[in-house]
Amino acid sequence: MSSEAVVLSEKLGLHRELIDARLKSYCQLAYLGDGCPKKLAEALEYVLLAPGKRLRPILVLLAAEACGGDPNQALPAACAVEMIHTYSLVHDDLPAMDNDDLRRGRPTCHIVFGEANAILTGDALIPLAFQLLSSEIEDPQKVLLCCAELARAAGAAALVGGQFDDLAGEWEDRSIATLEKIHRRKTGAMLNVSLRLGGILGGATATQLAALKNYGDAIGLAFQIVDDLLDLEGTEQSLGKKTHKDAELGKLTFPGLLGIEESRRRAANLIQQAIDACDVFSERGRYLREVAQYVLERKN
Ligand code: GRG
Repeated sequence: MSSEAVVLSEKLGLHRELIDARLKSYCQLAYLGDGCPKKLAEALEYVLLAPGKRLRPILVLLAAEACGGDPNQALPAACAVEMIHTYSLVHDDLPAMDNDDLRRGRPTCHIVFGEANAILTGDALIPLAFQLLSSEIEDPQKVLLCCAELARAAGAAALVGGQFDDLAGEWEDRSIATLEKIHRRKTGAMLNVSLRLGGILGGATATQLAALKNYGDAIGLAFQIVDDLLDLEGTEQSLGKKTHKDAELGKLTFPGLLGIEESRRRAANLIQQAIDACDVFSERGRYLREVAQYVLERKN
């Protein structure tokens, strides 16, 4: 089959298989080391191989390809971002945070393994992500860049800071600017760093990295708007997690501030911006364009 004939769902399916096989290998005691308790390895496999969308690792591989690189070279980085994302979900589900018992269609980690073990499972994923980057990427310059970029995206001024402000619920004001500031950190930073690591490992030029940033900024906000809409309109069965959480917790949301129709319009405009940002990649940006469309139309 020619590469043109591979439709997006097949392409995503192939990338997903690559990612899942590699994630599985990183959960084995042989990789984790003799000192890792068997139960901890089990919990790591339970959370990492749960049926998530794998959007972030797929973006790593697609960004590397769009820049002319080999996706196989970017696989460790793809797994590293999925590990950080998964730790954030495990901790977000804890009783002290969102207190959820369903995630990716399964009982959450603390329900199955207990609260202390779930905290430790999330904890273990963070150094494991950096272990992968530092030991599985050959070029030391790229290792350094990838570690620094991922640490920043997962850190106090990005993922953790965004979650911190979101949980505190003490908004500067109830404006779109305030809401965007939270989500640029809580949701956008991890999507952006996925594209950036893919770009770095794919040998991106400065122009390509700038295009990936524009694409990431746009899909990051659109992803969150759609997430808010799905929380409002989706079902627990299709989403694999509880719905109507935002209203229950009194969260500031896009449909809450803008209404449903304006939120949809805004998401569609952002996706068009993301698609336009792919112009510099010509045909090699095809799958990034299709993923942008998927972010708008997704049902889970
Ligand atoms: C604990 C530091 C820390 C952060 C938690 C992940 C997160 C931040 C909060 C989860 C709540 C939420 C709805 C966040 C915004 C969007 C988001 C990150 C959704 C989950 O990502 P998906 O939909 O999940 O890509 P899958 O399971 O498909 O990987």
